[in-house]
Amino acid sequence: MFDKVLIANRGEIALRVLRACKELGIATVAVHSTADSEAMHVKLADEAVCIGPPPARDSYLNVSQLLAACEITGADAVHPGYGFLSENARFAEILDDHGIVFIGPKAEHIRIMGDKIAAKQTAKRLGIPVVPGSDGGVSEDGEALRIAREIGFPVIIKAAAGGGGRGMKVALNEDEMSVALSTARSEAKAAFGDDAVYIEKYLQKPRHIEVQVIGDGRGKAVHLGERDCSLQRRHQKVWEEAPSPALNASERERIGSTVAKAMADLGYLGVGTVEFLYEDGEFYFIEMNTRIQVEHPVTEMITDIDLVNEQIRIAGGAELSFTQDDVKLNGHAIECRINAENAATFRPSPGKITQWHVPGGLGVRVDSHAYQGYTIPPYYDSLAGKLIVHGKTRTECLMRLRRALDEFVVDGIETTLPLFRTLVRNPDMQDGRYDIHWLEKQLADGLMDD
Ligand code: MV4
Repeated sequence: MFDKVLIANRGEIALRVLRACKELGIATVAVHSTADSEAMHVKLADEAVCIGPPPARDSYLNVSQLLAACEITGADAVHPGYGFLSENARFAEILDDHGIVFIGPKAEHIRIMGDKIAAKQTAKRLGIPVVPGSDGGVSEDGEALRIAREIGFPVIIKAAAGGGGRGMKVALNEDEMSVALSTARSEAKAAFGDDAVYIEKYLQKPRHIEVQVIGDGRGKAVHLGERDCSLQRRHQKVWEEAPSPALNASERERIGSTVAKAMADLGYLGVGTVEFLYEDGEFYFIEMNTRIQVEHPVTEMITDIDLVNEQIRIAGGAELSFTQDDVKLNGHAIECRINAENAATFRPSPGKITQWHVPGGLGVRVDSHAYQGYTIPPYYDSLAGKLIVHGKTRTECLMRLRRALDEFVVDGIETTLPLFRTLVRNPDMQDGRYDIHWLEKQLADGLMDD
């Protein structure tokens, strides 16, 4: 196992990784920008190295600074967390060239999944159901039109280099095709320096369901059930839960075993998430994330498996500590992302936290780097913490969540807590009746007005 892990991230995930390292008896190195000198992970790590000024490109994304920090401290592995360099295949290779382990998948798998066309072709080859559409990129309007007619309108045009919702255009009919294609191409070129696009049938009211997997890189892989991340605004997840209220046990088993077998065949190493759109009882692959995700705790709560611990041990060459048969899905978990934002407008609200009182009690978990007196800097994402609640049933989980939300006190900054207090009392939410458009529609209809 590793002696010393450098945590190439900040905020709650840096703390989450630090906790896993401590429990494994591994020494920790925090790196931080000058804006994060007072951060919790910096205080708790065995060593800390300042790697640059506030802008991420000069600090958390600065590969030479990170290599220097590894060199100075003698770290033998790097945990990238999520965001920043976590899905950068080149970074994984550079670390490898320096004899430092990247705690994540093989670089080749990061690279494949980063190219959305290659990812989809790989998924299809591995027997994962995909959205009907072009087999690869489409370079000519005539070809695009032929495919669109074949699969039927509406269609969606996506950037190969995109993902997470960037660079997509919907065409409702033939007349909209040529404008949709050219805007998608020019936006993709401007945003990613690559104008390759592909076409899919546009699903109108899907849910976003993602399957958690973990592989040993040697042909063993296990799934840990799914998370329902349909509740989102502008491609930012707001509320995640496991299991999905929309699936029955046989659908869960079908998609889980399909994904586990595919990842075993791929020789996938470490944790990963295969994302699907789910509509009318069918799953359609859209993307794969090759990192630990923000919402991983809901899976941990229902499986009692420490995903970051497994991730670190597997990167160190260990076996999976469990088999598929050992995985028992237990009860229900919901995560609320507590952002430093206005709950109605989502305008960021960085600043000093003057009161921070977190809820407790059975089945309540708060993953946060915040504390009373901490100042949320304006340079990074606005995640101040995550409230994760577990219960034997979804109903119990909702009751506990309502109670925990009412206990949570944050002063000095605005947070999304008021949004969750509204959501947890909403009949559609209580019934699990929501798709990827539900929240935006409710907000437009005045959910958070006055
Ligand atoms: C789609 C889709 C409908 N049909 N693909 C957005 C993020 C990117 N990961 C894929 N996305 C979508 N792909 C087809 N064929 C609708 C979306 C989509 C979406 C997906 C997941 C979660 C939130 C979303 C919000 C808007 C659109």
